[in-house]
Amino acid sequence: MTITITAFEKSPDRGQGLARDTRVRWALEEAGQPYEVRLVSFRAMKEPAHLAIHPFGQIPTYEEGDLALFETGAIVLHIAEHHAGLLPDDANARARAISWMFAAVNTVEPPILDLVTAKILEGDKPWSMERLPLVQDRIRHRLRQLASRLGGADWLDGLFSAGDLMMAHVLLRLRPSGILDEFPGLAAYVARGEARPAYKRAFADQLAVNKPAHGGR
Ligand SMILES: N[C@@H](CCC(=O)N[C@@H](CS)C(=O)NCC(=O)O)C(=O)O
Repeated sequence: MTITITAFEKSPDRGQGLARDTRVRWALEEAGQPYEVRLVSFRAMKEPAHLAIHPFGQIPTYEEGDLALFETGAIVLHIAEHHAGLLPDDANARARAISWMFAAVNTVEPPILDLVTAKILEGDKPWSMERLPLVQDRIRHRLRQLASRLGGADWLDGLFSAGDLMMAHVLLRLRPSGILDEFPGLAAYVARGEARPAYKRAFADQLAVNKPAHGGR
């Protein structure tokens, strides 16, 4: 059955891999599953056809036969549950890997998103400069905890899993802020994720869509 995902027709990051379709592409590459991509404009994302698949008018989505999914955590979990390579066989190890997936989107990503909100959406507010250090420190607090748990290990719990895939991609979105580099252990963790052949293929594919036209934009 053909798998079709959606992605930005033109990603605001111009192909740095920060848009969340990269997570789904990465999971599909790890699982060795071919897929098609339907590119959508910001306008099309808010129209009924897309809202029928994604109630919040966002990307990415995932369609396979009768199944339509949204939310990257759910999509990556679906892929990981149906194909080898992203979740351990042992039931307890599997449950722990899924905990890391939730931790990525529910505990680590929210303060990182706050930074985007503080800088971009609220950047012109008079209190914005005062708020920014608070938001940045909340991220640092989480990263300190995460770095302490990771310690000197390559991955969060044994072998690479969907938990690492989600966490590495969540952290990667922090790179432009410079905060990731304050945590060399986590920066190296993200780099290990990016060095995986599956990530490289996913990255190259999203870049091919978003590469600035010849001569730059
Ligand atoms: N929690 C959602 C977030 C999805 C999301 O925020 N997608 C962004 C792109 S990375 C988007 O579509 N932004 C455009 C918008 O919200 O209008 C997930 O993990 O799938």
